[in-house]
Amino acid sequence: MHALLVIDVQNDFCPGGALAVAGGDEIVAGINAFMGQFDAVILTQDWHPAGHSSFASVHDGKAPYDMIEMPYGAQVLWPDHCTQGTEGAAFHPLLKTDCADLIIRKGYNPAIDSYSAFFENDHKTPTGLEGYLRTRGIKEVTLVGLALDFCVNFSAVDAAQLGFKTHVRTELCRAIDLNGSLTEATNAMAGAGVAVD
Ligand code: VGL
Ligand code: ZN
Repeated sequence: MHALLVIDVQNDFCPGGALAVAGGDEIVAGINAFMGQFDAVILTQDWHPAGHSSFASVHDGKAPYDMIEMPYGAQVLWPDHCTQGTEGAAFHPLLKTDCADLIIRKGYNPAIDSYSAFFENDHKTPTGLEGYLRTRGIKEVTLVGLALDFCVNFSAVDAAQLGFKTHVRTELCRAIDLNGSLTEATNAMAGAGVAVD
């Protein structure tokens, strides 16, 4: 059983959004067309409460893309994005959501960011996705979506480390590329045994 994980194809990560990834909307049609090849389609949705600790706006004297030290490690501060229930948090209007078996939300804990679809950024608190995949007999996952160097990367590395055969289709991803994050992500995925093509 092979699942497609569609990571965070949401308005705020597309042009015009609060944390726009260049070309983020260009991948939507290709992802829609790809869905039919899988036994299961799972969508993730970045889903932060207002005032989330990853938002620069809640840290005095900090600006978006500054770094801070959180109890769980280093954290990039982001513009306010994907606030629960807002238009920015909604999926891109052309993304085919009807055929999704599961929509998993992440980043809802106010004190911890969650790039990965499997664990929050403490690398300990599970989202439940691992159990869902295992109980459905899914052994292989392919990841696409936004952003390649953050949520796709962290999700793919966790999937591979959990023992799923893991692929990333980069032509159906777009990256933020912040201070070398894309090179770092590419190395991390290769190191974890993710097949990147
Ligand atoms: C993401 C930064 C903050 C992502 C989510 O989906 O890659 N990046 N929140
Ligand atoms: Zn986020």
